[in-house]
This record gives sequence, structure tokens and C-alpha cells, in this order.
Amino acid sequence: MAQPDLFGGPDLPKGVHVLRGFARDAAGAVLAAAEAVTGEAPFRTMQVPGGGTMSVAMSNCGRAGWVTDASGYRYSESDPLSGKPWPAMPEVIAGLARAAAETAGFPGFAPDACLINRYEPGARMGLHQDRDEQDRKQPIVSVSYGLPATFLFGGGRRSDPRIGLVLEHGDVVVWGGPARLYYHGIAPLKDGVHPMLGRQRINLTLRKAL
Ligand code: MD3
Ligand code: FE
Repeated sequence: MAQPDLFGGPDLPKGVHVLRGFARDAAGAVLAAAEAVTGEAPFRTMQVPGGGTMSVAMSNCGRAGWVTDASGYRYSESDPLSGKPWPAMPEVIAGLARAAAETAGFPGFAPDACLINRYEPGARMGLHQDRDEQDRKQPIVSVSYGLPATFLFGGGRRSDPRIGLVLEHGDVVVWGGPARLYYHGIAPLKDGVHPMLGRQRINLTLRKAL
């Protein structure tokens, strides 16, 4: 890695950069910007191809938004609920992602997609890979706010052993190199009350999708 992680821990696979508290001071500004986005493009739960509904509620900003429905997963340049383009990515969010990526050794990260995930108690995300993006050499930056969540990640195969990592308010993780395609998921959110966000966790996942 180009620069050491702020708090890496000894056992993280190559390409995983955990920046504990990196987004903490920006929480007020970032969450206000995210609220402006979800005022235009409200949180919704989406259908998955298998016939179920995700427990995580989602919205997007930026040129491309990640969507799923009965016909599959893809990036869309418009919000299927409104037919309009997604709200622009607020500079405070893009700038935070760029700074985190640079700290992790990926200068020049220019995300065009920001998925906003809202977890309420019990919501989870099953084990999956992120493979809907064109350029898999670009890292992914994830920013966590609100209640803590247990993030699970394995390796390049679904059957690989998994490591658990608790992500807390203000933590940022940059996933690059081999880790970019690792299987990962979020365990069911434990109930609790966060002083800033109440009974929820908000995750922003920033990608170069197109
Ligand atoms: C590891 N979101 O939206 S963010 C997702 O907390 C997603 O909402 C989770 O997985 C969440 O696709 C995890 C952390 C994350 C994002 C992308 C990754 C971890 C990743 C891509 C590759 C490996
Ligand atoms: Fe993912």
C-alpha cells in the first residue's frame, strides 16, 4: 500500500483499508447532503430477481444509480420511481470519498455513483460480490454512520472463510486491488439508538460504475 492505514489491524486482507473515524467530523454535512438527496429520490426497498424484497432501503445520487428489480441488477441513469435523473452527487460526499481513496493509496478516485443504504434493526445484506461496475480496477469507498454493523467478508469464492468487522459511525473502508471482488455482506442490524441517527444505520457506497 502507498500509505499505511490509520488503524489497519493485523489480519486484514490486502486491499482492505479501514479508516476508523475518517468521516466522523464530516457527519453533519454529509448526512444533511444525503437527506437532501433522499428528499428528491426517496428511500425504497427494491425487488431482487429471485422474487424477494431487500430489507435495506436504498437511494442513489450521482450520474448512475444501482437498482434491482425482477429483471436483475444494473446501473441506471434515472430513478425508476420518478423517471428523472438521480440527484447530483453533493461535493461534500464526492470530496470525502476522494480524500479517503487517496489516503488508502488510490489518488484521483472520481466516483459517478453513490448508493445510499438505510438499515433499520433486523435489516441485513446477504453475501455477494460487487460486479456490476465496468472498471474493477477502481476502488470502492464505503462510509458508515449511525448504529454499528457487523460487516462480514470472505475471499474471491463464496465458500471462503469469513472475517467479521464492526463498522461504526464515521468509519470509512476503501476496497481495492484483490479485495475489490471479495464476497461480503452485513449481519442483521442490532437494535439500538444512535445519538445522531436514532434507530438506523446509513451507509454510503461510492463507486466508479460507468
Ligand atoms: C467489499 N453495502 O451496497 S459497504 C453494497 O454496509 C454493500 O451497506 C454494505 O455491500 C453496506 O454493495 C457494505 C462495504 C463494501 C462495499 C463494497 C465492497 C464492501 C465491499 C466491494 C468489495 C468488497
Ligand atoms: Fe456490496
